[in-house]
Amino acid sequence: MERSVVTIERHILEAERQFPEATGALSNILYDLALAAKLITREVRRAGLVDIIGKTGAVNVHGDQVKKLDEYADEVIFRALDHCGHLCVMASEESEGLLHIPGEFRTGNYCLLYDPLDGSSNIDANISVGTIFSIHRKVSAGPAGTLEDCLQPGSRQVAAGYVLYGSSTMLVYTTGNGVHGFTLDPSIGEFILSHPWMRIPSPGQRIFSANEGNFVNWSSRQQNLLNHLKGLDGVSQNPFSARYVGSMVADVHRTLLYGGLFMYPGEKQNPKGKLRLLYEASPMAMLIEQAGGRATDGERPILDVQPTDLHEKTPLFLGSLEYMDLVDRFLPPSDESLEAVPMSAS
Ligand code: P6P
Repeated sequence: MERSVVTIERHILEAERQFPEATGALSNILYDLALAAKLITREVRRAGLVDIIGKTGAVNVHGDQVKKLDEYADEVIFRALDHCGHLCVMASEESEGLLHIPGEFRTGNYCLLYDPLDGSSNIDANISVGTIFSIHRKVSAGPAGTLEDCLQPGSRQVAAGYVLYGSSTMLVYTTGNGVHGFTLDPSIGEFILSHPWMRIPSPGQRIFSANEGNFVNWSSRQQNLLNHLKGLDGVSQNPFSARYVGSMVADVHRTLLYGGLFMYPGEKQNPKGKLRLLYEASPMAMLIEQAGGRATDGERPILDVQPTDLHEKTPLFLGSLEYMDLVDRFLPPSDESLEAVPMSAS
């Protein structure tokens, strides 16, 4: 029997009905994010072609200026939500400062932070890329949103999600009541519920996902953790497999579906690592924890970190509970030693 067809709009509406006091504002924000995801999908799917066509002149077949895809995605998300009347402010990975709601539009009681096209440097190689979003309630006084509304710990997110532009386009989101995945059916332009109540397998597949090219810059404890996962320390009898796309949404999505560990540790010259807290680590942490996993910065839960800057970075470790226990074992909070100890000749 075909499972009943549930669109994302239907799913959001039914979730909203469980909260009698709900105004529908958060639902509308999620609808508009789904619309933006469809528009970005269209351009991502054409990227290679547009690029070729774009090279024959300054404009593409639609007469639009050929834009970089991440600038396009950034603009699409802002324009899809700037007039919804439910946001007081936005912030994007692509913009240094806050994105204020244009004066002609009403403001609302939510704040949206997003990475419009994470991993976009992979587009030319036709590797999956993604959009990541995080939604907070407004906490500042007055109608206009402020930095205070953005600099909230991940534990205060009201919703989080990502769009994966892969072999198919998937939108995965949580509003704190489980994680639900939707696959875009391009023939009808609808996101259809394909992965209800997603749970990270426990213990899940023995997969670690990290850029080992940074090994020499990791702390000795981080290096010891990797050697353990690879069975090089003589302790583990069953080494992990390595999988690393280099596109966060793809790597986290695989970890959510199969289990394992995704890591972007701090390094000697970058103790905070590379990933951004507000619109990469925090939303992914909410999703993974809602799916039964854990996410830390190597010392404490990502969701507990109090941000101090819009674009601050954080080390990130997330995955299946059992494997996160390994991270805790190898990286106790007092991990001051960022002096890398080169691996002994193996
Ligand atoms: P590295 C992509 O550039 C990105 O921001 C994330 O999507 C990804 O997880 C990470 O950087 C990859 O970084 O240093 O391994 O290339």
